[in-house]
Amino acid sequence: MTTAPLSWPELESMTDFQIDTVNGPTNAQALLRLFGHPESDVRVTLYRDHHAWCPYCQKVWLWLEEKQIPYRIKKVTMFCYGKKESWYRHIAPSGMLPALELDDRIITESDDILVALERVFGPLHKGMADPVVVPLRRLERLLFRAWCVWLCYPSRSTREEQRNREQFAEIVTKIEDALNRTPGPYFLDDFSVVDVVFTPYVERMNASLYYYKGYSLREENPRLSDWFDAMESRPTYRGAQSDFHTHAHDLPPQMGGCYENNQPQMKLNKDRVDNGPWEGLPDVTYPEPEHSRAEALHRVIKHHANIIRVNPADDAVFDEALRCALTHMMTGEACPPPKESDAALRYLRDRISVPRDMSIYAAKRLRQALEETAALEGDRQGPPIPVRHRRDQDPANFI
Ligand SMILES: N[C@@H](CCC(=O)N[C@@H](CS)C(=O)NCC(=O)O)C(=O)O
Repeated sequence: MTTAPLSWPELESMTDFQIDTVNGPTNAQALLRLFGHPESDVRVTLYRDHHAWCPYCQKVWLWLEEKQIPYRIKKVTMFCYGKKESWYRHIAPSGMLPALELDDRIITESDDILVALERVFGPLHKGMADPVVVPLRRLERLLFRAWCVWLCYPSRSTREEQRNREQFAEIVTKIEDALNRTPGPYFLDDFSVVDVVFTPYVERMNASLYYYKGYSLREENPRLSDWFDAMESRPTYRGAQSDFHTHAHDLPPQMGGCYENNQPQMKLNKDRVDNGPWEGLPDVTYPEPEHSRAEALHRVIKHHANIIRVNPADDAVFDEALRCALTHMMTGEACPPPKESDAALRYLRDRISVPRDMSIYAAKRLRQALEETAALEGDRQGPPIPVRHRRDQDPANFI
């Protein structure tokens, strides 16, 4: 059975998805977070990147969300995807993110930001300088360095590749031991700043090693697997969580390159992350919320004019193709798109960014619908995702 594409008003009637960005659950779209407080309570402004790609911003973001500190958000462009806003140079002359304004004082460096926040609002279970926290923070940096050595430099031989993998695995064993020493799933006896410090890069390691090395951090390490599951039980993390596709393609320009090892498992993983099916990838394990399709539909409808404008295809052709994919996502019926619109549908499939655009399950649903609709027309791919920069994602094009 095939069907004709629904109109935009018909599609609009199929979603009642809404969130309260200010007082509701953690979300990447908010510019103000109050947690039920009056706006006059706000003492903090977080300057973070537009796309939620910056790991150091994610650390501060999670901390503020966990502590439910009322704050404003100002979004700034990263060098890799566009031009830095000139006003931000007055806040942070280096242009580096994150920065935080706390009672008229500007603080940069994510660790210094957390220390300053702790002084005013109290620690997140334990302080950054606590003797139980400091060695774990050091371990996080060791893991980070071993990951960079493995991922971000080309191996000159199979032996070197193997050695880099083993050195990374050695530090992972130390992480497993640390997690084993506590009764629960977290790094300390309760959720703490240590979990927040580990989150951004462990999430990026899970994605990038799966894609570039065929290594599944989350599946191969039982305590880390429990830790991920526990993190995903928290609405704060669910709102800030990214997916494999986003990180596989946001990391290369940020890290100065990510190198594939070309092993059979790596090739399978890469194909799966790029072409689907996205359901069942080990980037998320909590059950899919009922509203994921309605969320994806709501987000596309909200931004459809820009989405159509930036797509390389003709506007009228892509308008129809996009409605075909959304019709398919919502009804399950195949909806054949216009001739030769397959590459345009895959262009969008490749540029959904989590959590910037929508949550992880909504993105999986949308990617799947775009791919299945494109496949009805052909196997043409969109222009490749750049690896040295991501100016295809310049936020200036979306305003
Ligand atoms: N040590 C700093 C590192 C911050 C950092 O490296 N920020 C990167 C983004 S992840 C940045 O702002 N780079 C400039 C840019 O991309 O525009 C911190 O912990 O805050």
